[in-house]
Amino acid sequence: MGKGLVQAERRTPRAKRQPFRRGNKIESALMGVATFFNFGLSWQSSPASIAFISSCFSQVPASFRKLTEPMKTSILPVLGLIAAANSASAVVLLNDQFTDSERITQGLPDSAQWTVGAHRSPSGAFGTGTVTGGKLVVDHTNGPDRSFVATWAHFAPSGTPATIAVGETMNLTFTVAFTGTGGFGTDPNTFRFGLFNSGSSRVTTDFAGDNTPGIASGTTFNAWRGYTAETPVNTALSGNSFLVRERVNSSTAGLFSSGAYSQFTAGDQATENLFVADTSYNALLSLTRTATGITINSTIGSSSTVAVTDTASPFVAFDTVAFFGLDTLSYDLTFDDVKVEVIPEPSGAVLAVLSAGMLLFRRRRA
Ligand SMILES: [Ca+2]
Ligand SMILES: [Ca+2]
Repeated sequence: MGKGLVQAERRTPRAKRQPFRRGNKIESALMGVATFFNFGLSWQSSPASIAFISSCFSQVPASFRKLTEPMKTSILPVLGLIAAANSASAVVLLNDQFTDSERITQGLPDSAQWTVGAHRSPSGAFGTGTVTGGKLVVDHTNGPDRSFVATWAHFAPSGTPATIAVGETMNLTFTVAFTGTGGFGTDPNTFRFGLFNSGSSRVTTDFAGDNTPGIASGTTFNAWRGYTAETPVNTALSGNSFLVRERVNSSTAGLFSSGAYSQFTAGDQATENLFVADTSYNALLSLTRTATGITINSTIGSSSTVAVTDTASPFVAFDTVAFFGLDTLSYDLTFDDVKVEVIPEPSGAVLAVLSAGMLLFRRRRA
């Protein structure tokens, strides 16, 4: 008798608590999504990520479905709405997939004019750029004369750079492969990629040489300001890790010359990158404007920088993307899917969708 009563008493409060705890979990999950969007702007709620989350739910054992099903039916539609709101509000400035097989036409956002510049004299071996197989291939194989080859494109009209507002993030994403026959070398900061403001000082003619406007000389790039990510390409190095820099100085030493840059002391990572030829690596340079500055982080392959925030006269306007390889890197540089976009902070619409999702769930629970 006593035993049966004890069991009934135990069951009753547990049965009452269950929906309440489950509801809390779902609301927490929805709040987590909202927090996630405030915190991690580089992650996008996309059809692919929704499909992934959906597949996770499908892996749940049948005995747990009763708990997870309400989460699934509440969260997935909300994520879908967020994805739609996000894709509608991100501003794509450049999305060059090189499907037109050329690098000359400025027809944004799908096609940019890519200009190539090199250090040595034209007779020495100017790094050339071609579009082959739907990718931009920059010749970087010409012996010592491949030194300091860079390529860049302007993604906003001269004099009207894209400005990142507080809460917004500008992302540069692309793929890079080191192709052909060559070697990686052991120099630090061998491969570099950056976002700049050209300050209306446009460079749209291929060039090479010390005495013409060059990567390593001249005044052409004096006005350019911005942020770069710079990575070694060989694990034989020590103490020269993947890092971010800021181009702060007028310099006659060229666009990517280290003398024009200051390095963020906390912005590097502990492990070196080791790349394999003919392998495509995804890369990201992400600039988020906060109330106090610009937070910079970068990834390439499986490596990431430690995010740093530039609070001293941060740059907030950009119109140019650029890539660069040091001379000891003797593979061709092959780029594809170069995209620059500005992602707003979670809009009122998105947050309203989340609130609606929570209200809907509460009503369903009631
Ligand atoms: Ca093109
Ligand atoms: Ca392509």
